[in-house]
Amino acid sequence: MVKRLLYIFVCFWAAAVLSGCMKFETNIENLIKAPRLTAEQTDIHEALQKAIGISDIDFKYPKSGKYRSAFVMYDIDCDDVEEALVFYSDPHEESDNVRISLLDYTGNTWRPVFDISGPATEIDTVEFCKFTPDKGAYIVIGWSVASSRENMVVVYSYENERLNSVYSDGYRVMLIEDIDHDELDEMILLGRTRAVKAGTARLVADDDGTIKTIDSSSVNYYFDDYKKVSFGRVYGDAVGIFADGSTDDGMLVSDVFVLGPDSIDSLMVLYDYEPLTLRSSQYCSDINEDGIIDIPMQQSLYGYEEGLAEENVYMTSYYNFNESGDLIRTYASIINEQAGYMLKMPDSWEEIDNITVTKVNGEWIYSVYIPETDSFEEVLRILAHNVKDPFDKLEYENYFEIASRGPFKYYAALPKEKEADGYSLEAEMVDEMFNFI
Ligand SMILES: [Ca+2]
Ligand SMILES: [Ca+2]
Ligand SMILES: [Ca+2]
Repeated sequence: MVKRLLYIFVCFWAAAVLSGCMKFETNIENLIKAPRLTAEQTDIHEALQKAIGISDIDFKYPKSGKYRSAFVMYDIDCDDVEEALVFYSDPHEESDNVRISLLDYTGNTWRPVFDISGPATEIDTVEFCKFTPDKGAYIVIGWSVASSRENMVVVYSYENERLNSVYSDGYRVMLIEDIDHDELDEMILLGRTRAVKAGTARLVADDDGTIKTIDSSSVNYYFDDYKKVSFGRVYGDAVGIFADGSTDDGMLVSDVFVLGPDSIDSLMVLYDYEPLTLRSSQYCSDINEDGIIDIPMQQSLYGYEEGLAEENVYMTSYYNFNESGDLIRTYASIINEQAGYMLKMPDSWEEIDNITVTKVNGEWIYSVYIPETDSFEEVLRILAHNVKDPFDKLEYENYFEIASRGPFKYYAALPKEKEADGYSLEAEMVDEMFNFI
């Protein structure tokens, strides 16, 4: 490692000397972070240097998103020639805040057009947005604010050779989508406010030439932080935002916001944010591959304690909202996290809330409760066997192998006498039900 660092250091030093730049950079981290400039970047750098009159600017790199360079090229004013944005800070200035310089390419040379200071010392992300039909792109910069859990987004317009801040707000998660397919972008911000524990979800778009918050909705108040946020179909043609968050005590919870051209509405609020979606694992995803994103929920199996406890076994179900805001179950499974598999409940089983699991010597025995006889009837057992451990072939005579992964072989067994009417399984069905997690 030391050798490699030294090599990078020497290369950089040599490059600095050869380019006539004699400033001796001693911060190894900066050396590694700073890639060598391309010829175009060098031209831009030189033009910028000349304009601001200093030679030792520090480049700033956006931390996330598509544009992670201190030099971002984009045709902002739609004249078919790319402008350059340079992010830097001036070591001679009191403020460490990042400055943005916009340079235009005219007559084969780079010309600094406008230079503006940002509100923070780091950039989270950079995006370009088409908010209005008659103007060029807006520059969207997410600023990382060191003293705050929230980032700050600032939208800049570029008009008459000036960058103007036209909108700003706090956010934790920012998404830019054309939600209504009119070829203009909308921005969705998810965040927290200091005033209330719950966050807000906001829809930001152009309203007659002004970029503004069109609508907002509160966020499920069980949220402490966001874990995964995605845009997708909610039902029919309706689209929305699926947000998975973590709670204070590390559980997962979800909220779903249905989006219209002028509206953002939490659907979980219809359930008064009941802890319906509180669970130990699983994110929103299109688990049954029908194009609509499914929301996971967990309920204790029959005979287990209610709520979340370590020894509990759950039915992990996935739900969709319909147009009236009702939740419809689209998929149900039992997850054995320790053994690393998920067992999908077959569609042929009419009632699945009467399925339960008994754990016997590391084996999971799946049974169905039959109310008429007030008894449990076994339907399937699954054994995850580590091949390093002894295996008594006689004891497991009627077991058949269904899968293997790493040192584990997975065996299933079906009861010889099938007592549970409507719940009997065949080996091929077990194969379809079994999935690794
Ligand atoms: Ca241009
Ligand atoms: Ca749109
Ligand atoms: Ca789905």
